[in-house]
Amino acid sequence: MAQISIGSRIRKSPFYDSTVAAGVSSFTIYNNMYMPTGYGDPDAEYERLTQRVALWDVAAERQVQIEGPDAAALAQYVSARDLTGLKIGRARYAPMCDHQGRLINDPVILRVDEDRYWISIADSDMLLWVSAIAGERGDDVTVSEPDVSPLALQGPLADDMAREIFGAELVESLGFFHHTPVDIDGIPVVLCRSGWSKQGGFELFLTDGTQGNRLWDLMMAAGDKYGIGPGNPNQPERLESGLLSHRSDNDPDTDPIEAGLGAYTSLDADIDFCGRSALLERLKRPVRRPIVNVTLNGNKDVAEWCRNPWPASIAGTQVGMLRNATWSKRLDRWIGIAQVESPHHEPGTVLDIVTGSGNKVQGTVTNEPFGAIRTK
Ligand code: THG
Repeated sequence: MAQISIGSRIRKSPFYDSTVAAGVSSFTIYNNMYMPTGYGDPDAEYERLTQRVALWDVAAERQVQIEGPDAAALAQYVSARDLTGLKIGRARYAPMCDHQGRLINDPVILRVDEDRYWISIADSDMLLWVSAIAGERGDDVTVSEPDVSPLALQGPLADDMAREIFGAELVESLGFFHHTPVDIDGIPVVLCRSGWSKQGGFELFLTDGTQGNRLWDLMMAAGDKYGIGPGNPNQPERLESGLLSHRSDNDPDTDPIEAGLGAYTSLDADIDFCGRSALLERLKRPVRRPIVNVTLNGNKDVAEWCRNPWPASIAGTQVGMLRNATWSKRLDRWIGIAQVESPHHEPGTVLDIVTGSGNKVQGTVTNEPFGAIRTK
């Protein structure tokens, strides 16, 4: 099997050495940085995340910082979600669109100060995008990538562990998507109740990259009695939980409504944002190519992973692509996510799918969520 080369061109996370010491077995490349995708035992990693607590190096979720008198105006213009009323110490999940209304990123946006925002991005070049938009608009802002690296603590025991480290009072007062600066043994961190799983937990935005391995070690030591171990954004859990993996679940010509982010797209609000008029035009016609959940008819032995999107057809005509698949331990079945042309997104539609290894399987569209429940 081919391997990804480790070299100088791709950036290392501040937690990189720790992940190597912890036995990382695979990386992906995300925002021009190596990001761990496994530690060699997927079943144990899933169990740790859903039963106990896991520590994830997600430093590759880089921050695009907007700072200056026009920060709020620019943050709103690049976000398809209404940011009105976003207070310091709060965050919102917000799709970003291009001028054609296509989804180009789905970050978490944190307001860290009066005139300072962090756009915590998924994998696409938003530093270039936001800088260019700011320049064209003539905004009085500085757009930069600060020394900020998220480390996620996810799992049902994350809350107990955080109480012990940060104090019960602070942790109890920290609502979902609330954040506050804290200090752990002299290491500066912004603690946020967030993360790319529905198992509950936190993200620690480290603001001094020289302290990455020390922070990792401190968390591992504090979590020992909770059964902590290394983890990473977890494909089975996130498919069960219905969290979008932008660019993996959708092709480049997908709008946020098709991507299932309608609830976070503020077309009715009295705000302007990039892509708004294009989206309003698009929505005059029926939805074109929505993303849907699919159950696949195969057992664990045949439940292969999507290295590439798999064609999905009805009566010999291709109607879409099955883009991700996983064996769900929780549901004891093979599940996936597909992007299909309407009206083939209707629940109950049966798709003929050819897998990467040439296996012919059937997938049934379902509008049932696959159902992992947030515990906190
Ligand atoms: N944390 C941080 N940055 C990120 C991610 C993250 N950047 C990239 C990527 N993840 C962006 N994608 C998502 C997708 C979903 C959520 C967060 C980031 C998420 N969704 C919740 C849900 O769907 O239930 C809550 C949405 C809400 O209610 O506002 O959390 O994970 N730092």
